[in-house]
Amino acid sequence: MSNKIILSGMQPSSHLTLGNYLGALKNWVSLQDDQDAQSLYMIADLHAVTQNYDPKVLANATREIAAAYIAGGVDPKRASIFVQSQIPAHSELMWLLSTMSQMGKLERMTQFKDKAGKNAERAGLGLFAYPVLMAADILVYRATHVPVGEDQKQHLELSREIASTFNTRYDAEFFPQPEPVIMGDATRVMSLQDGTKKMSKSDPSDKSRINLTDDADTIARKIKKAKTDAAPELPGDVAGLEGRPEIKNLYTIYAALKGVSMDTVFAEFAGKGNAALKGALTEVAVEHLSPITQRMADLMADPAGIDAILRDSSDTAAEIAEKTVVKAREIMGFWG
Ligand code: AQP
Repeated sequence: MSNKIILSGMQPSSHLTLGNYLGALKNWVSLQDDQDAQSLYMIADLHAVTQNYDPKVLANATREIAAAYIAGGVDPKRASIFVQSQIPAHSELMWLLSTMSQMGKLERMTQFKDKAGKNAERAGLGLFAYPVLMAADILVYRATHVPVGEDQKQHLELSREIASTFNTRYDAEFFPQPEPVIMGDATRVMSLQDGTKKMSKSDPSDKSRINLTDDADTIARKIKKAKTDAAPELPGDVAGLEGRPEIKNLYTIYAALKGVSMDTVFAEFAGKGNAALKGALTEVAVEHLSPITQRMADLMADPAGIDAILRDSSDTAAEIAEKTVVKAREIMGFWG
């Protein structure tokens, strides 16, 4: 058994965005070189049904996320790629953990507040309980490291608390404390239309994001239309980014895609106009993303091939999850 168990996932709620890629997927790829780690990457379809969705497209959206993982560089031979709903242990552990998850804490989750909006009374129980399922997703593998973007930090904190509650209540050192791994240069990519709002795959405006399925022309058009501000010159230092969230976001994306430091970005654009930044960003985005988009399209052209990869790659995950839930039941005193 490896010393480190790495677990993460994405919801097939729509096409993956540049935010999902820079905040999570790109980091998974660098982590898979760690010989001491067992990597597990799920397609979180049970989470995707917590909000309105189209049952006719869910299965294909699930395949598309698998294609994005592989095209982005996750190697199904080195990491287990699997579909969450295919492993019933997630849902069972969620139920067990829900008995030790406090309503008050769930009510404080910002993602629930954002997604439920003004209609919290009408929100589904699944949306409310989402963080408990996420805790089960992590703890069912007794994962030690969870590479995510910054937006998932609060959920991860709750997973840590639930793990501690279980261990204390049953006097068992069973679940490790999962560590959030928030790494890379773009831990929170913002909307192209509002630099104060997270780039999100379910944002109603497609102009707000770059999708991993966008072709070069679409990327160019979205960057050209990205919101900027009226200042005539681009800043040359951190202080100059103050009050300019859209420019900060474009600088951050540029640095992350090009693999350079923010100082290099400041030196390159100081005193220039927005058009220079947008032109250079388009070039680097197309160069970096086009091979991924192409590879995804190739994989998606063979759905049976993706299904075969998912089936072959999920055995390791299923085995670990089943063992954990059997042990959790035993610790909790169930018959059998
Ligand atoms: N804008 C972002 N910047 C950096 N990281 C991000 N992530 C999401 N958006 C950004 C990271 O991507 C992973 C997958 O997230 P998810 O599919 O579980 O859902 P999410 O966090 O709620 O992301 P979205 O794109 O906003 O999805 P929807 O719109 O469906 O809710 C996570 O590691 C997340 O941190």
